[in-house]
Amino acid sequence: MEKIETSAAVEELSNEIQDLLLNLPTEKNWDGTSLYQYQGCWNRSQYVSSTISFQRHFQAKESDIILTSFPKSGTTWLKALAFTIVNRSRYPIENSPLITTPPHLLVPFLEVDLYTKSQYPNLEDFPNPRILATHVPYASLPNSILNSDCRIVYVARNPLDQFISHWNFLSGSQQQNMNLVSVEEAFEMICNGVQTYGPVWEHILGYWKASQEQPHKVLFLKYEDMKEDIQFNVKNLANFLGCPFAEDEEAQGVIEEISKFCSFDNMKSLEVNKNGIYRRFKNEAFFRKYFFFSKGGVGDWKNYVTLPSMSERLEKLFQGKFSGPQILI
Ligand code: PAP
Repeated sequence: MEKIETSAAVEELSNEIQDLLLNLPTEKNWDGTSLYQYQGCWNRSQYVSSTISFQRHFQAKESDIILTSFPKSGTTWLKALAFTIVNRSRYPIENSPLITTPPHLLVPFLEVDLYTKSQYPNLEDFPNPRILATHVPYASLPNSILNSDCRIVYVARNPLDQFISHWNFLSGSQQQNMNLVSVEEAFEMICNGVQTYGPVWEHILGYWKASQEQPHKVLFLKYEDMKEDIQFNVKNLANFLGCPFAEDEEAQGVIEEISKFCSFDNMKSLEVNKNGIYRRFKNEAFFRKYFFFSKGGVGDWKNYVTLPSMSERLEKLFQGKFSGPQILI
């Protein structure tokens, strides 16, 4: 049943958060704003607050699909793919809601969108299965998700490409008012684990371990593998989500059609993704323009992280902390 949020409840939470923040470790973010370390993860105060509401009040359904990622690791792509695969009998591609609505609005983030607006967002009106997203680390997911049979899909990306993607996103033309530290300083901070939702290695490792321990519950995808062979990954995702492609669908080329529809080039070319604003960002910022020498999202960091010592350092850091998937390419 939908709960009504009173102004007393809002004030109570805000007082509790203020007290909590006073006792959390804090650091400055790339733009000089404060980050707080809550349950081992660095984040802005508003997302610490919304994560707490998400943890306390979210009621998972067995049919839910939770898309998870470290920011700038392929979230928008995964949202488009999961939505299109799951709803393919409801919406033929030519009538896809993705033609008129950006992926981030069709598949909202729990702590970034829904629980930021209210402690008790109304999630009952979402069509089943509900497809929802979060950047929260595995260890901080609500018990309701961990203990239910709902499914979790994680997409991981080479952290150097992720770093450069995030850097470009914030320093790009859309964000000229943002006063960022230098790329070297930002890199230094991520090596210390300090970035939104960082440390990145703990984020990836948390979901990786869960996918190894509970392969029917957690699917671990890699952005680079998806770039390499999207049709294999679309098929794999559909199997995991319990809606495998029938033989006649395969024969009719449905997998290829979905792959092309959700591709970077197609999504970027849709008018809806060229215009409009999502939070304070232009929709088009989620589909970055590549430089001519970029391989389209894989290995782009080499064009930015020019000091070999930077990549070597991150590689060493990962080798020391990481016994998970091969993630640095
Ligand atoms: P978010 O976590 O803020 O939602 P997210 O979608 O994970 O962002 O990351 C954006 C990156 O995914 C961008 O990478 P780049 O900066 O290196 O270019 C963006 O270009 C890329 N991206 C978005 N949509 C697609 C897609 N359909 N296929 C491949 N890559 C995509």
